[in-house]
Amino acid sequence: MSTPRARLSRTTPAAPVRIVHLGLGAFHRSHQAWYTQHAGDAGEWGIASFTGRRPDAATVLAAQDGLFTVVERSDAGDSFEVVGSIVEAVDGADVARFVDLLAAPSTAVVTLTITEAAYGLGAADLPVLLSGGEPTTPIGRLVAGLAARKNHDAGPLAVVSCDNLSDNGTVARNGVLSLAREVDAGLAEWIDANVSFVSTSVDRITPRTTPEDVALVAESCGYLDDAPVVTEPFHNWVLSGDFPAGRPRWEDAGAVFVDDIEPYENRKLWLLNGAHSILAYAGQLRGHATVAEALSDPLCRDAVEDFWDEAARHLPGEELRVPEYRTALLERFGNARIAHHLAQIGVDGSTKLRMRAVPVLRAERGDGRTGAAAARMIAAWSAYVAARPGGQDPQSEAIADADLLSGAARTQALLALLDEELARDGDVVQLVHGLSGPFLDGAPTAAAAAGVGGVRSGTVA
Ligand code: CS2
Repeated sequence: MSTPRARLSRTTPAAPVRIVHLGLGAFHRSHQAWYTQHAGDAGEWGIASFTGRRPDAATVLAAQDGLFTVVERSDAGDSFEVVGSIVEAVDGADVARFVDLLAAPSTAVVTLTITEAAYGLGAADLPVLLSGGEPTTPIGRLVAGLAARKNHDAGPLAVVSCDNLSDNGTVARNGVLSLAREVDAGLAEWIDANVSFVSTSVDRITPRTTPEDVALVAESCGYLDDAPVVTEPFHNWVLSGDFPAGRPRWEDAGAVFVDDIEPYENRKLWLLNGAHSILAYAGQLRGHATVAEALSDPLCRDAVEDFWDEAARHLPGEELRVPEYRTALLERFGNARIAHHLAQIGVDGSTKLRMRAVPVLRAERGDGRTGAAAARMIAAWSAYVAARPGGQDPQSEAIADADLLSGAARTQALLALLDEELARDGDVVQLVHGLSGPFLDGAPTAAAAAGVGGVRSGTVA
């Protein structure tokens, strides 16, 4: 088929903006936007979605009226659906628009996909918030928006974190309140009384969009879409908290509302995300590029299964259906038609491992066992940051400093970035240190094959 000329455009009226989103990326589109499209009352709920650091995604999406194609990819094939719930796609730097929307009583929900690392960065915006300037961090922008909402007496609303953090509603609340307190005590009080911070566990594997995905949609659908998103058929959303100004009927699309989210959160963070991190670090060191490739390597697969055995001991309750969840994960990870790149998962390791490895390691040790499988995840990360210095991480400077050390002292310094108490435990340091050696020893040729920078053999004594 020749390349179509018609770009996606809206033929029916867009829903009014009642949700504002921060973090317009592929996952937001395959998840929250998809759920909103599938809510029974979708016609009443439009999303204004703001990008993070760069305007690009907003520019592309705005040129096609916010519409984009969700390509659901299974072993059996692809299915295509145009999603129209994003009715406004905006450059995150347009803080004035963001603030206006938060000050509107019609806005009922703010959703966030700002990355795990961003929740702790709001303090950088204190000077501009105090001087009336424009904040640059997501938490800073949220505080500015909530201040406007208070000033306009626009009423309560819900902030819904959709990042892979345990108790993400509380993390969001703490980040917002601690910054707001510094700006204006009255604002912090208002937020405390009027803003509900909802915790959620989100799940849908969504790799970054590639030029091939764009070409596929043009060929298969007969229109031009520069912002399609390829995702798996599986999707899951568990939410806990109040929506004082209402919300879409996301349950129509399968979302589940619970009183106690922690068990679901732990299941997702440990079993799915934990396995992802093992595969990302061990897999790349062994020369693999994607999740499906790494999973087919028995060494990586065993490391995952061992970690799951440890984690499963701390996931009580029949309703969690851990054995079935594990079987489903193997199938999802094995979906070789979804090229989920390990390099994408490997970023921000110091933040991710705090949620993915540390709780299982602590729980295992608390029960008198070693926690060796959780420790192996940390060991793989430690070997990986040695093999690929300068990678993206909120603690990249501290990682570089740790790298100046050698032997167990280096391991200890890295461990301290994840959990200071564990780093003070000599047994844990030795355990992690001993487990990282094999990754480094085995790494050079495999790493070279993967294009990973040279492994510095001097880093482990
Ligand atoms: C991944 C997640 O990049 C990562 O850290 O583990 O993005 C994962 O793909 C999603 O949480 C799946 O729902």
